[in-house]
Amino acid sequence: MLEKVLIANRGEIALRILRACRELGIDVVAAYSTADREQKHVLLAEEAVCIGPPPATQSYLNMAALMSTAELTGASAIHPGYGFLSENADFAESVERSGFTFIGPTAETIRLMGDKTSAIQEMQAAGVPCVPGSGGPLPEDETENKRIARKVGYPVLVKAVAGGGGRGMHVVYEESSLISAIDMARREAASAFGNPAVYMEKYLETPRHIEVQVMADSHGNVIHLGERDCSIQRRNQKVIEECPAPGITEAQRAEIGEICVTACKRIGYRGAGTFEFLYENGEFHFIEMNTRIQVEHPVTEMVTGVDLVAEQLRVAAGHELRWRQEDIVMRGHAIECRINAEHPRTFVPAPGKIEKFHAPGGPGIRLDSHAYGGYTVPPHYDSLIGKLIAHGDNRDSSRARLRTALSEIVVEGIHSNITLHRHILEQPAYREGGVDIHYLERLLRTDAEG
Ligand code: MV4
Repeated sequence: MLEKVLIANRGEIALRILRACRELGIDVVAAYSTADREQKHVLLAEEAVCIGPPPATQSYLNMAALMSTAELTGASAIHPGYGFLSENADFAESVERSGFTFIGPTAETIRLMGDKTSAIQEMQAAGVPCVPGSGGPLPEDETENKRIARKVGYPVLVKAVAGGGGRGMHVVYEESSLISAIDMARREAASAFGNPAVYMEKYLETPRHIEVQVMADSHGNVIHLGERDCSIQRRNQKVIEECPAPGITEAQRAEIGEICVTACKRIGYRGAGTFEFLYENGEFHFIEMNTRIQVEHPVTEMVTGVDLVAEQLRVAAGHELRWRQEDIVMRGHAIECRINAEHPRTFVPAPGKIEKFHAPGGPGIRLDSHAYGGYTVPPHYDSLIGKLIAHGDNRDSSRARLRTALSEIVVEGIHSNITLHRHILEQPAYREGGVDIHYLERLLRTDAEG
């Protein structure tokens, strides 16, 4: 097993990684910024090294500082968590070149999936159902682009090849606005990602966002762990996630899961990964693959009983997966609320000192949080202060447990979105399940009007 792991992250995921390491008898080095001296994982780590000032560019994104901290402390592996450097192929490459283990797939895989058109081409070739589209970067030629759009069929969506996460996308409803939309998307892509390349897809108007969790070792073993529904989102930020996705049958799960497993085998995937799909009219359409552990991984853990972070550590150490596909049994249902330090109506981040913090509890309740009474949420990073997860025998009981937990939890001193979560869970459409990706924004609009 790995002896010492450097955690190149902060917040709840750093604490989650520390806990998995503890269980496996691995020492951890917390690499932290000066804004994060009082983080729980920093206080609990065997070693902690300050890597720079609060701005992420000078700390959690500072590759040289992270590498020399690994060197100095004798860590053999680096866990990047999510965000920051977790999907940076150059970082993964320099980690491996310096003789450390990057806890994730190879740099080559990260690079392949980071280029959204090469990812789609690879997945299409592997038999993964994709959204109809240009199948590659758009050419400069205007006539040719109009021809492609006509063939795909309006409305179309212009996306950045180096994008992901929804930034710089443009919906085009008719030919008269196509060329200016492509120009705009190119300029935005160039400034946001340093790459002006864009591609085109059929715009699906009311899909659900359903993603499939996979896990692979370095011996060619790959399993899927079912799907999550992440449709409850606002401005590309997920708010509530659940496992399994309402209405997806066992047969559909097995079919899409096996397709993802086959694709992973084909590309020599290693570690935890997620296939993102848009689901509309009973069909899955691949859009992107994430090559990291995701924020919402706990709902899958609760339902499958698999510790995904521990499994990441094991496969990074070269071990075979502890689970075969037939061992994976989905039991019950889990729902996760992302608790953010933000104003409940304006969604403006609300950093500051948490004066009072009380965790809920009881059967099926899990709280993944680095927060505590007296902790100050710094203004420099994302506003996630914790994830509240409820597991139950079925969707209704997991929702009932989550409601109870949301009525117990106390966060005082800062604004949070807890009231929003309580509100969403009461909605008839939410109770029904299976809402589309625009549901939350529609609800907020009607709330504001009413
Ligand atoms: C789409 C789409 C509709 N049609 N692609 C946004 C995030 C990025 N990962 C992909 N996204 C979308 N791609 C086609 N062809 C709608 C979205 C989208 C979305 C997707 C998942 C979750 C939330 C979303 C919110 C707005 C738009």
